[in-house]
Amino acid sequence: MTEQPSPEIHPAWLPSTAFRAIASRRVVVDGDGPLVDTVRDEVIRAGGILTAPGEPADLVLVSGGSSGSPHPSGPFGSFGSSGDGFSVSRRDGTTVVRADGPSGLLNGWFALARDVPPGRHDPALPLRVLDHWDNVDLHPVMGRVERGYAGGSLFWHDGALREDLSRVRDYARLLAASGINAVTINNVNVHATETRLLTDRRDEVAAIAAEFRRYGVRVHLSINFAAPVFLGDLPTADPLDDRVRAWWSRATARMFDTIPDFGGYLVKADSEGQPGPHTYHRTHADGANMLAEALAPFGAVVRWRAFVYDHRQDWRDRGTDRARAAHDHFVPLDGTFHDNVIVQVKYGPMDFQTREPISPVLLAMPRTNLAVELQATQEYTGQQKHICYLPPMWSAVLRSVRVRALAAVSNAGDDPFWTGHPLAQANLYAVGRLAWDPTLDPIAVLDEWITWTFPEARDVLHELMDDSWQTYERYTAPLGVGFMVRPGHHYGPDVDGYEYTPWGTYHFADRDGIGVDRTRATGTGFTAQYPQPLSDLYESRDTCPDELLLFFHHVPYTHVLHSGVTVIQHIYDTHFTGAARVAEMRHRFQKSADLFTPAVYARISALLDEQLRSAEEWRDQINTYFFRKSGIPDARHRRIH
Ligand code: GCW
Repeated sequence: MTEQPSPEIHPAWLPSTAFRAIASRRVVVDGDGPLVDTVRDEVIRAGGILTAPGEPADLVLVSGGSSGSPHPSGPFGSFGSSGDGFSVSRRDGTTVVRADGPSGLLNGWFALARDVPPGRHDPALPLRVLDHWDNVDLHPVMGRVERGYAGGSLFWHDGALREDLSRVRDYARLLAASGINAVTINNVNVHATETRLLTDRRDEVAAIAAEFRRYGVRVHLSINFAAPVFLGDLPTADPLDDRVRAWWSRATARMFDTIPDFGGYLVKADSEGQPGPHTYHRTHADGANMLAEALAPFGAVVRWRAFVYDHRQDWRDRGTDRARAAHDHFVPLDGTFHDNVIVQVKYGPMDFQTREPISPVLLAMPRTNLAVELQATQEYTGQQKHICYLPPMWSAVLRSVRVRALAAVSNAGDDPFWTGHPLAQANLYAVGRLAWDPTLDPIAVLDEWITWTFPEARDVLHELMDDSWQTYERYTAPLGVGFMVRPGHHYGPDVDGYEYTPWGTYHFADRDGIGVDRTRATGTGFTAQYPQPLSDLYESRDTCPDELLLFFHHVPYTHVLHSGVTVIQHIYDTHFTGAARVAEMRHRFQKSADLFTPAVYARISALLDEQLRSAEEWRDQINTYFFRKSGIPDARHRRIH
């Protein structure tokens, strides 16, 4: 099948006006190397006049450091590259950006469009990566992009590398402008075809890497732990077997022959059916360290995911608690991982829910490099049909952990708006900004995105987006209990959809109450995985925050929350107000047609219709379910079906 010509692609946060302050200005770009050339191209594209060093200029961009060895080194290998920082000063009408290296120069350039203040600017985290869950082949269940809500893959189409990779280049530019410096190009569930990206299909990885390289974004690959067996080369994938170790060293060396600045591997092992070291009675550290050794000569890293749990649990077994699994598996291994291993941990102990406590693993491995994993793709948060601006949730997590890297599952695809819902671009933009500076106010980040993307619509977009995550939470699963989504695709309500399945995601609602008892005193003991004071805070119903109550406790419907209302009344109230808020959002948006292009207006309008339909469906199913279970009527006599 031939590729269709692309419809007009939305410029997202890099409209042609982004650098209008540079137009007709004299600009000196001092330095060498490909990234410095990219900055020169940017200056020309912005209408600036390139001027020789020493000549009078309005803007001087100086790249320090070397032109960039392909394998920059650092204490933890080269995740990210050093040289990302820069400083800005202004004197006598000239702005000077002095960078630590070429990547810092590019960062400084993009920061100018944001009107960056004078002073020093360094990223908080050296590795700021987007993980794509893209499949090369169309997967029979998961499609082109697993949990993808923005069309097909930017990289592959119908089993082959796209002929035209110009969108990849534009994507790289957008990512660089937001602060991202790495991208994993394929799904962590590595199927047959994708296993070969490491071997005979690595030219495709190289072609993609060439586009990203222009903007200083390094490419990583998800690998199949059993590749040596799967590809028919060896009878075992045991990480302590010398033949296996030699196999990975060779495959890795070939990868670096092809892509000298290749970033490293991402591994989902012994999780949801993916192969891993447990098959050979080896630990996650054995597996990760083997790959780390193959990557170390090249200054690259392996990210090893901590998302490991029993997905074949018996719902009758109340002793097994999925929330405990990552900590049980990984914390005993603290201090045994090599320096170029990063253990990548989902922000919560379950699975990217709208509300979860922070994963205790992120607080418990002081001798291990950790990455926190966020989900920009809105699997459980409205699938890019609902407006749900996630950074208020992310920033709370980022402020309470010390990690070396931030990874987010990308929400971008070949959709003309990049993210399906045009407003979901804000989540993508914010990943890079928060990885650069986790202390940024998430609403200020949103404001930046609006300023660049929809400057005319500032007021209406703040009204629609600022509290959209809390709104989504109100009309979906209550008080941190999670899930209640339709099994499989995870869109829309199904309160008992997962209740009697092997997935370990239960709410335990009965006629008297609801919630999961994860206390030390009477429950699964999960609260013991937290350090103090969190451990005691969550252990007691009296101190557990309302929004997490049902994550930690099984309580009667009549339990009174800190807010003063009962659990059942809270469920009714939030579901009525949540859906009503969506109706208000839709109404507000409908009055704003003149602030958007017809294409943007039409797309957002249609999606708000669906969001309202879905919010009302959630409201009615949840309210009816709990009314039937509890028999307790709404104190305010609203309609429950
Ligand atoms: O939430 C689950 C998703 C899977 C995903 C898995 C993971 C890529 O439903 O689609 O697989 O998490 O994070 O590995």
